[in-house]
Amino acid sequence: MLESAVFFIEFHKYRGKRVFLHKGRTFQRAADNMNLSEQQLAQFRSDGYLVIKKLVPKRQCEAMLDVTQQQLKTAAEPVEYETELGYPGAPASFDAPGGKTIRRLRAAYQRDACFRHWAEDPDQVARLQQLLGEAVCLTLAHHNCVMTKHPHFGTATGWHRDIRYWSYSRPELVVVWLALGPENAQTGGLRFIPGSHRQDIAPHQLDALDFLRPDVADNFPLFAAGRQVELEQGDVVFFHSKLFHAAGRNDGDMVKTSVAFAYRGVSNLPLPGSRSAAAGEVDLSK
Ligand SMILES: O=C(O)CCC(=O)C(=O)O
Repeated sequence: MLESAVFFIEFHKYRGKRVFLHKGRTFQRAADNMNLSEQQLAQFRSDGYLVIKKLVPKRQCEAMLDVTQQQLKTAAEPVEYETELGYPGAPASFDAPGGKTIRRLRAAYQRDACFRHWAEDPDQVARLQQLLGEAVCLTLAHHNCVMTKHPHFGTATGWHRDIRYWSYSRPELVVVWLALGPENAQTGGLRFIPGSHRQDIAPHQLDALDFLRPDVADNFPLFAAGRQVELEQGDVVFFHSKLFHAAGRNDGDMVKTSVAFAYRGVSNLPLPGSRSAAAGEVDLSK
C-alpha cells in the first residue's frame, strides 16, 4: 500500500493532512499508510471490490463490538429483524422461534460516536475520494448500519447489487464493509462476482426485488464465478454499488458482526423525492 517512489508535482492540505497530487492521482507520503496504491485502484476498477487486511486496530474494533453487543441485548431502536426482512428461511412471525432475531442495528452513524469516528475517519475519506475520483458524502440511507448475522436464524442473502437500495443520478456508490469478527463460508460471509459491476444485466435475469434469478440459465455463469471473501476482525472490503454479491447463513456459533457505510461522490446527487434524498447525508468534503 505504501508508495515508495512518487513524484510530487504539487501538494495541498486535505482534511488536515498533507496529500500529494500527481497527474490527478493522490499518493500518500511514504511514512504513513493512508492512500490506496495505483495497483489497488486498478484492482477495484477491474474486480469491483478491494480487500484491505488489518486496516482497523483491534481496540477500535472491540469498542464497536462492545456497543453492538450491548445494543443487541436491549434491541436499541432503530433495528431491523430477520422476520421483517423476510428472506427465505426467516422466522415467520415475531412469536416464532428466533422471531426477534436482529438483522441490522440501523442508523449506526447516529447511534454511537465509535461508528461516527469510523465513518468519518480522514484516512478512509481520502481512500474513498480516490475510489470515487472526487470529494465524498456519506449517505445515511440504508446501510449506515451494523449488520449482524446470528447462528440458526440469520438468513442467507441472494445475489444482488446494493444500488437497489439507493436512487442517485449515477449508480456509483462505494460500500465500506468492516468485519468485526471472522467472516467466511461458515459464518455467512460475503461472496462477490468479480467484474460484475461492469456487466449489463437484462431484466429477465432479475426478480421483482432485483435479485439474480436462480432459475435463469443466463445467470449460471455468473453464479459459477462467485468468490468467497475471507475476512478477519479489522479487515475492510470496499465494493462498488453495482457489484453482485451474496452471503450464506451463519452456521458458526457466534454472531457475525460487520459495520457497513456507503459513500457517493459529491457530484452524484440523490434523485429528488427519493428515500436517498430524504435520509440525509454527511458532507465529508470539508
Ligand atoms: O450478510 C449478508 O447476508 C449480506 C448483506 C448484504 O449484502 C446486504 O444487506 O446488502
